Amino acid sequence: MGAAATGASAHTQYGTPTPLDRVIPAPASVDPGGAPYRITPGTQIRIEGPREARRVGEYLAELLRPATGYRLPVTDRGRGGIRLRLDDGPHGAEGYRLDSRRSGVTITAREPAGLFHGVQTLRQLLPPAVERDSVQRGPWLVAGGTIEDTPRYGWRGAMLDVSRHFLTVDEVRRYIDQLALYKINKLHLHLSDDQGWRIAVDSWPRLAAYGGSTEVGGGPGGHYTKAEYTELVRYAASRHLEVVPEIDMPGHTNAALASYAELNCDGVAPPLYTGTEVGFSSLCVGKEITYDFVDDVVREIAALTPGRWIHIGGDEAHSTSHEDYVTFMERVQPIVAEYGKTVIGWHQLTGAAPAEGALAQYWGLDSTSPAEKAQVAEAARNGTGLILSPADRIYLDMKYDKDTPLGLSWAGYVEVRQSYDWDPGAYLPGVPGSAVRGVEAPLWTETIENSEHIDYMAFPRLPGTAELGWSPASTHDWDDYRTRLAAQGPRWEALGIGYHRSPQVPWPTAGG
Ligand code: TNX
Repeated sequence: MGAAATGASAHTQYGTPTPLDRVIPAPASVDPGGAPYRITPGTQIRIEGPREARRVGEYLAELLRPATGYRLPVTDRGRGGIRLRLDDGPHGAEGYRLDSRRSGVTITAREPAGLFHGVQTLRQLLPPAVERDSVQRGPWLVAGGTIEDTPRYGWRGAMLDVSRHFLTVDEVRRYIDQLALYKINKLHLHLSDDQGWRIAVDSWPRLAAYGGSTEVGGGPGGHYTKAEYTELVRYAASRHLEVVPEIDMPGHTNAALASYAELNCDGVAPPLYTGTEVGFSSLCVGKEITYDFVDDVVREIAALTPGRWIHIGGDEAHSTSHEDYVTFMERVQPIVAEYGKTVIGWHQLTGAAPAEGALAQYWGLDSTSPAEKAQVAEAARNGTGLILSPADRIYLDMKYDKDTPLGLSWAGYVEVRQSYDWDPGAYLPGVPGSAVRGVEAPLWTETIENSEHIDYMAFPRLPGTAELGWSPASTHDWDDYRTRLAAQGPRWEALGIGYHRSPQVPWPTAGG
């Protein structure tokens, strides 16, 4: 009861600025004090830095203009106001410092990404009404003091399965904007699976044209043209997210096998598939054309990918023998390297020989066998980096509880505390801390069809993954977290995000 009252009042009391430590992810260090800064009709956004810094300033102005109704010009002249500054200080590739006092707010970073993350902090320090798209009553106060902030992990990901149900460019852009608010920096797109191939490949045009023509439940599916995909990559980059494309192989390939008979060992194309079983399809490991196919696909995807990574799947290859799986991975990983990219695979890749520099994405459960965990740990000790996506913790497609209208439950129910309350650094026994590169929250879409569904499954769990990835372990505290999370509810309402009102979180009462 007491917690509910605190959670609500911090944000909603008229004229009381949000305390500096009330944001998600929790900042690394906070030193509150001094008079607040007030954004007024005369506020300017001042840029000290190159064009990328100016872009962050324009982004901030676009965020603030609708609700404040102020002009908020972006300029490189004058003093005071909101200042975005690049310098060669100690903030690393993504960190920043935010300094707030009566005369102005200054965000300082070494890289534009740090300025961008600092802007997300500033945004959360303003009242939730700032997210609305029509003019709202202020005052627009930012509490006084200093935040020094830098992420725990460089990999803070979210995965979207656009294969089981196709999601439009607009739907993906909406998710990107939501991810940016919590400093997520990787968008992993699961672009192919049994139910659909979602990216145009010029050298194998039937993959998208035919293999992308349906989805779970038999709907029309869809795919991204290269121009659309490039727009997604660009949009993500404008929010400082890197797109990590996944082509899942050798299993999860029915859409490809249905599109080209010659990819099948028996030369017969299976029908398109619109169900939700897994593990029944496999590329033909013994046929040379399989590697021509992989080479063409990887080459074309690599050409669309400014980032370093290509995800080759490798999970649930239940219709591929172990020997074939190892052979396949031995042939395919060098192809990724040949096109200048580095391999990521689901953690089953550790059952083969992960390439130099490869990352394995762990999606097991607490109850996964000790032998399987030990195999992953051994690979980690031998230099394979890990991304942690434990299914019974951060799979966003798991139901919250038995009444959740969407989602699956094979990994159990995953309520908010379950998804937040664990430590990635100490999660898998025998894994050196340095092998853990970060966390990623996957959203599989067997039951998810649109943005409304995404909103409901991602909120309020996604911010927990973001905090595990960003905040130092020393800030980890469920009671404090759930109070901060509660204060995000009105912000989601202002953004039109329909979230799950978890009974574990002391949400402010309406209008409170
Ligand atoms: C397991 S996680 C899968 C996916 C399913 C998901 C549903 C993983 C690497 N494979 O094929 O969509 O469970 O939760």
